[in-house]
Amino acid sequence: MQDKSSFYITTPIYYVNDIPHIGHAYTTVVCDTIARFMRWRGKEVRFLTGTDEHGQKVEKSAIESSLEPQIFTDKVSERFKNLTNQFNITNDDFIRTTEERHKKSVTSLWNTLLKNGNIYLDKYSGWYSVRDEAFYNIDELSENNKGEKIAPNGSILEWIEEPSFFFKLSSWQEKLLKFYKNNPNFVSPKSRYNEVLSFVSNGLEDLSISRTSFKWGISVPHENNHVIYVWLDALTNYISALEYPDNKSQLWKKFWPADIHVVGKDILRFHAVYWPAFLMAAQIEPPKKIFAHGWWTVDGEKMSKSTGNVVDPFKIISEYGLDQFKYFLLREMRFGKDGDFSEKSLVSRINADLSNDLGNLVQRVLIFVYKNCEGSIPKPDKFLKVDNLLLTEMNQTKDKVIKLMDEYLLTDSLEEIWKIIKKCNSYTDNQAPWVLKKENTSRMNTVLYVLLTLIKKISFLTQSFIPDGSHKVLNQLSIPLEERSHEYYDKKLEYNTSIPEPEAIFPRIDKKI
Ligand code: ME8
Repeated sequence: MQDKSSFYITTPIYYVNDIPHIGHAYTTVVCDTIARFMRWRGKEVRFLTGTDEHGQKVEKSAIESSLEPQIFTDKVSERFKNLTNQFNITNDDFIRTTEERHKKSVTSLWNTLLKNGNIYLDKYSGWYSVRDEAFYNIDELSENNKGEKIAPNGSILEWIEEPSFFFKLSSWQEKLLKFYKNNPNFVSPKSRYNEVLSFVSNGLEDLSISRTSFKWGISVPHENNHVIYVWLDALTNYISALEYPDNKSQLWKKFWPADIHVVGKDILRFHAVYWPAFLMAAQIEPPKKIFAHGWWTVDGEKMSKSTGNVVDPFKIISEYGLDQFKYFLLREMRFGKDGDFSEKSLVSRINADLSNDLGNLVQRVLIFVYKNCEGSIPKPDKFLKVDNLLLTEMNQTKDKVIKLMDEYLLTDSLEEIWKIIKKCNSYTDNQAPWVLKKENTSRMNTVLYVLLTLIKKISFLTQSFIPDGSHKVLNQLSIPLEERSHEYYDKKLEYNTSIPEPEAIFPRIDKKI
């Protein structure tokens, strides 16, 4: 990983007309976890999220709601702000594409692309999906059973014909291919990198970047009947939030290029092809990585409003808890692969991993210490080999997790942490402090001290994934708030420190599904 002390991470900006669902919650939670982990490591993090508020799709929704688009977007963007609040997301900024700061940046980027000879005026005729806000080539089309033209993802297409400005994407093909070759980690996972490579190798057509048949967008400078294509507008959010084009801005100097744009696989092409091409054309360095994660289905089905199976993240956290849902999201779907949500698998993850493994370890050790060591951390005697082995393994786990997180492998990191949690449970069973209590209290104290040390170290690692539960455990160990970052990982627990009466962290869910 780069040694650079700053770190910039972004979510996609979500279409404001939608209601936040499990997919939006997932991407935002992934970014939040990475941001928290990088802060924990001591980096200066900038974490951006926001809403995509222009374009034909949003204009249509505003008309359906009988509201002026600006009034409509002011109202509905609150739903996504609410997602960040209710999910305790640690974003540093929330950008809306209807804000002046954003419009200023988009206009400036347009002018630069124009000045550099990358934009020309022509006429567009072809197929367009309002749902995806995307143009499709003739070879990508098929028909549904109603005879409508559809895109590969099933969205319905309409024929449009209008004057349009074009971006000379075709002239960036070779430069993009060279860029991918020189930056083999630009797109993750590898399968997505190969997908991008093959798309670009097959040839690129110039891209229509303005529309004239509706009004809701940022006007093309000096061409008021054209609005800038919503994707050129939206992608620019990543730099408008850093005050582009003010290259003297501290934010810009510190945080661009972004370390990672996390996106769903549905919008990979926009981020891995169009975005670096726009940036290179404006002589701006492309981001370091695009991570395209997989897709959530629900009970094995595609999630859709018409099926009525859209998962409401607010309802889930009020019923099952925030950490519980976050853990499920990060653990159940391997980052980069597809995953399936069902209430049954959510409950079984909570019970098996959080209650049985982690909760049980913390609970039985803390209650035992509280009752048998006068409510304070016991003084250890000499460590035995078995103790040292487990403590060494714990430290190796920490090193592994840091390495995995440098590659954004969140699920693998959780798996590593859970391996050591299971070993701590076996150690507890084998050392049986409840037996030692009768036979050898000094050994009992040592075993408990080792276990408390392990629980502290585990909680240090779980903090970024399940912050609330981890902080509760660290409170129960009386670890001061300001001593929970990476550099205190090895600090020894002070014996005789009193601990509060333990409380349950992750209670079992006894719901039959
Ligand atoms: O595409 N599974 O916004 P959007 C996993 N405004 N992730 C999902 C998902 C699912 N079933 N459904 C949605 C846009 N997502 C543009 C982005 S960025 C410059 C502009 C997540 O509201 C996933 O991150 O349609 C996906 O890429 C994003 O929501 C799409 O959000």
